[in-house]
Amino acid sequence: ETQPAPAAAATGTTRDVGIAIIGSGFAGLGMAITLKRRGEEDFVLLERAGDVGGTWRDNTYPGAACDVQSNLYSFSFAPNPDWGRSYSEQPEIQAYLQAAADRFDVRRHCVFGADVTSARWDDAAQRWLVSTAVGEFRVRVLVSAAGALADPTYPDIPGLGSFAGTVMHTARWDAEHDLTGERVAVIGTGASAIQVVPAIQPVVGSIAVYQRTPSWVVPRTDHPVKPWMRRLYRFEPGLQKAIRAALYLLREFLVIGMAKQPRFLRPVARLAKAHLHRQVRDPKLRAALTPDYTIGCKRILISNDYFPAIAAPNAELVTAGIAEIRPHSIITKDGVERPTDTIVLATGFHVTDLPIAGKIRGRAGRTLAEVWADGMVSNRSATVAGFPNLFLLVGPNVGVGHTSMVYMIESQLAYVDDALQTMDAEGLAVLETKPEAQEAYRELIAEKSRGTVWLAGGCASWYLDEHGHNTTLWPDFTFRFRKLMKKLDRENYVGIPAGTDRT
Ligand code: N01
Repeated sequence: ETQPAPAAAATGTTRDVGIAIIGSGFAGLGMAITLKRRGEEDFVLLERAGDVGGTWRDNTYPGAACDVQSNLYSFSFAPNPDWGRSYSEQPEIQAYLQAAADRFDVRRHCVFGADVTSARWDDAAQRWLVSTAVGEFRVRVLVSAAGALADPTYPDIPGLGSFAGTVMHTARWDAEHDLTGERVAVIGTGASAIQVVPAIQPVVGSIAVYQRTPSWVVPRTDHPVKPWMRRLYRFEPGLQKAIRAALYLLREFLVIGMAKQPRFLRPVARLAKAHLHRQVRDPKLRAALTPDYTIGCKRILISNDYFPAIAAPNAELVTAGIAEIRPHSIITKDGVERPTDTIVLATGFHVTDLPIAGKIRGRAGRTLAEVWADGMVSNRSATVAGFPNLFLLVGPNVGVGHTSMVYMIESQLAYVDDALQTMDAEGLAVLETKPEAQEAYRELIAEKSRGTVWLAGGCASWYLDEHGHNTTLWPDFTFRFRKLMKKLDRENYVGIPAGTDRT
């Protein structure tokens, strides 16, 4: 029997709900829609912000866009014939997610402002007790879709706290702040930096880009979708599906190079070098922008305007490391001091040390972060021994650098939904993965990662944890992930039927 979910905040009370989903980005929203589509209503979506959207709601920096084509970077069950560009910009993706929430009537399950402060498994009650900023929830199943690109990393640079000007992380952009004519410093040269730099360079007085490691950059083939094409998509949805499939296969082909045979990536490296050569005339600057690690080791970036922005007269690429930040300047290790009005931190996210892991406490009273002290482990990227009735979306080894995360998320949704339906069908109060299944999955990931460019490419990246293990990426073809996630591997789980005496 299902109960209508509490849509309003639950201050001061404990609400009993079947399922709580943490986060309303692509993963959390996708989970909610999956439940709705099969008639499950007994769930809440706990969202710390005031709207759905996750990382696409939060990353509003100028130039924010997706580097996977919109036709592929969308839910298969919610195609959008109205995409305006081949690669969508942040506002369009955020609007797509908002529309999906409306279309599938998810909003009445959302509890906004519900920052999860802790989630504790109560073994006697066989429930998760979830504390949020707006009240407590007692739930049978907890789905964490808190995201891997959710919590910004602030670098540990001496004096950063003493800076008197403005400091903005790309993921916490202040749209009110006017950069016109300012002396701006951008720290970092990853995917966020290469988008924000060309977007702000024309308006700022001067821009200094502090580069620790250069990125490989290939040309971007973005263009507006022609109106006749949009009409055709609406008239013939099959066409959009076919384009989606073609894009998927093309991108999947890339993984042969990355995961299997790095030599296949040589043509991509040549393309990136030619791109740099065409766009930057100054040989010294070109040399400073040339990576010394194998292409693909870090995420390959796509941009037509990053190099020209760096080569502009008001821009400077700073390769000397930062020694110290003072109230009005940045000092590099070569002793140069650059007066600075605003610092833009394009320094990434807590990916291998997910903050949510420190808040979820399992059966033995230990947090996920404690259990993961030597690196994130899971069974099927979704469950962890000692954490019954907990499912992780976009947790360990789900990330992909070459294709759409939405494809991976949908694969996970099938798995988690099958687990939930199995619990219902078998009348299980508790479902918990066996430690040996977790160990086998860890070995599978290690085996598939061996010899890949992510491990052997000679770079440090957020793909690897502090022990050098790949705990974030799925290291194989994504259709293999989908196959593995098609059904719950029931034999790898212990199930406790409802009504079993726990004493
Ligand atoms: O973050 P990053 P991001 N001192 O971690 C540097 C997705 N995304 O926000 O390489 C100096 O990649 C760091 O230097 P190094 C995408 O999945 C997608 O750019 O560690 N520098 C690096 O240059 C992406 O992978 C899109 O040496 C410091 C940068 O900061 C993920 O988000 C757009 C430093 C961080 O790069 C994260 O991308 C945007 C320090 N103390 C994001 N600490 C698209 O789809 C860090 N750095 C297009």
